[in-house]
Amino acid sequence: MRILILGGDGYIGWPTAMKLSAAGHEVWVADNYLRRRLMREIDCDALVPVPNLHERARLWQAASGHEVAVRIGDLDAWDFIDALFAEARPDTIIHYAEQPSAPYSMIDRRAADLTLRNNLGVTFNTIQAMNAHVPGAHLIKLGTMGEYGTPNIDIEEGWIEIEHKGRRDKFLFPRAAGSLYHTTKVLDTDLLWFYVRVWGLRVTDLMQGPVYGLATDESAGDERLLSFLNYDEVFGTVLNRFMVQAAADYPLTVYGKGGQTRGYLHLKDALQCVGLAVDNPPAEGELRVLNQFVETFSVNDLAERVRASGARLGLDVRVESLPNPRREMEEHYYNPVHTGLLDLGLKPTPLDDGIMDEMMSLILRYRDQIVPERIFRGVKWRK
Ligand code: USQ
Repeated sequence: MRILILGGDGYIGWPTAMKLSAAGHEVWVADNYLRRRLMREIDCDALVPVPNLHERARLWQAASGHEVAVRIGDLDAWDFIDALFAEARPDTIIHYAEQPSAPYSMIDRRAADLTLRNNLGVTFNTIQAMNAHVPGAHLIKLGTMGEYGTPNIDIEEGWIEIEHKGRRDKFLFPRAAGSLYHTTKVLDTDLLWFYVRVWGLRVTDLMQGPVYGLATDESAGDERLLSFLNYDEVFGTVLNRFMVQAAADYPLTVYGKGGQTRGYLHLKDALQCVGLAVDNPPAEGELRVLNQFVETFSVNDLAERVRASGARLGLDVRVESLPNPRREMEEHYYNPVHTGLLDLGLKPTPLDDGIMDEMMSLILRYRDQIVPERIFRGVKWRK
């Protein structure tokens, strides 16, 4: 299959490119280095150095014999994406090309504006380019579990049947996002659903929870193939951050009561899920929604696991409760359905001691690179 990965330089984008090319697919990646540019602007960096995308493709070809085609450009610019789709003519498109950080989207008006325009603009252009060049292709779009928020009822897998005044119909599950970034994902879903209805596109929308981890099967043997390990407040997800904080002897930054519960998954499982979506496309005219996570944890659960892993590796990990810079429920009900990917064959990787200690050991080897000033900046949701 010919697969075009939009946002192929990102935390999940590059590992996906290696995984799918190792599986025998012809893989193309496109990116404009937005994440790298924003990281430079706000003074943060990945813990392990990451070569540029052309260099990564050369390293991967030397290691595996598989070629990944690289195109650098802005997918929000119609001329670039139009030419890209005309050239690549993909069977499957994986769309990761968004500003991925909730805190970034809440920094100020400019950051919010960039997030809104980039995320919606790229999704809109992707739909248009797909319809113009490959209307029968399968679009896999990365959404987020954060689209649903934390309602006081079970979260269904995308859709809910509602009975109202004696009549029934099926609707998208109600959404209540917790940041502007998460709201752009809600708007993406609405755009996709509209064009699925009117143009009969074939779309999978993956509602993914926070991802942790760094090493994948394909990066084994060459650490230059590892993805971004961000530990700063803006681009780092919580478990990756806590592990780096533990390694730096920096108290774990639990926001508020720490009862905030989300559905988490290892980077390896994120790749497995996307691979399953590639291999099992929905019908034309279907918007399939899959809830993509493996286990739910509260922030306090994660802090305790990091403390325990640190203790096994000789670290004395301290945990601190900070006033929550975000606006979110700190104690709440959380029970999302997540059977769709298991039914497609997902073999979950549980967050056990082995996974924790392996990741902590990798981070400890790079502990000299940690810049503690980059860990916390306190981006507030409400000014
Ligand atoms: N948290 C802390 N301390 C920290 C960092 C985070 O207590 O130092 C808390 C947050 O307040 C939140 C939870 O941990 O309640 C998760 O935060 P996060 O930064 O790991 O995740 P989030 O901002 O929600 O965003 C991440 C990814 C985003 C993805 C989302 C999935 O950056 O791209 O969409 O996870 S989800 O959370 O399911 O919406």
